[in-house]
Amino acid sequence: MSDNRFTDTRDRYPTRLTEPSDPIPREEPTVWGQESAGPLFETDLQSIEANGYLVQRSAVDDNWLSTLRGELNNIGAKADPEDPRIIREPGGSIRSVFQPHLFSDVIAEVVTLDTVLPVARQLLGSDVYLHQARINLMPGFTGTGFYWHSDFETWHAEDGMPAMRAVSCSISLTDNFPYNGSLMVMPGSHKTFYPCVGATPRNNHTSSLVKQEIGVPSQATLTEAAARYGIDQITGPAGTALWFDSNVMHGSGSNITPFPRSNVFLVFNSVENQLVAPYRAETPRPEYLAARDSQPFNIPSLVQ
Ligand code: 6CS
Ligand code: FE
Repeated sequence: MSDNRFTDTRDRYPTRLTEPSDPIPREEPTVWGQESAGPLFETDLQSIEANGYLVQRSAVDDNWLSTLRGELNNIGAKADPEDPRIIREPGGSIRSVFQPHLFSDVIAEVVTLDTVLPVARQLLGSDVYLHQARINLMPGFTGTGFYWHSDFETWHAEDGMPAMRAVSCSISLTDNFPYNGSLMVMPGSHKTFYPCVGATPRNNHTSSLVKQEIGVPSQATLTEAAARYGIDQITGPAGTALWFDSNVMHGSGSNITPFPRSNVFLVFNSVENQLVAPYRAETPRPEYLAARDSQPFNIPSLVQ
């Protein structure tokens, strides 16, 4: 991985602009490792390279699922109302909990499962660390969605992530139906960077985590992208892992069904893609949203 185009920290993906700007073709690969380097097969690697996402059933088993659901309830019950890592819906219910692995050793252990860490390393072709971890909770009836966005757009602009060499693993703790706010993805959109209009306000994260308004493409851009790529809806039973590229366009609707939707969401970044100063924000976001220490906690297999 000595190709220095990809360790270059220049701003190759300008965003948060004053005027609309053309889409930028992606330079980096999506898959950095080989079949021989990990658990995924060549067909899986080709699928995530082409679509920007990959669904793996039974990434965690039923025992794990019930333990994890218990941990979720504990975190909710013990939540300190002043803790900035706990993001609430306007109505008061918990929407996200950041750094759940620091609230719960069981959640920390999920990172090290054979269905998780080796996959992240294989996809990114290097050692990895946790850039961000969160639990997302979408309760029945009141859970609200996430508007269309590319995660990389935010991580580049607000966190100083230089290259598209990060991948998210979302492990569902509940069944995902087409109708309970399951994720929508534009397959193939990860190969294009869509610059967004609008400067980053100071402390944007205090509102963006409830409702993202900056760093989202215009309706015209989304109309074009949806016509080009189509939209896949990701469904599957609890325990399914969804791997998705940092730059794939995705979002979710609200959940007005009685069926809650929750997931553990782990973002792995390559150790060769360490954060620099934010490209389009005055100050970096807090550590709980974007780890600047690439060895943020002591899981030996993560820090070798
Ligand atoms: O802020 C973040 O890191 C993540 N959350 C949102 C709502 N958008 C960008 C990114 O996915
Ligand atoms: Fe996202």
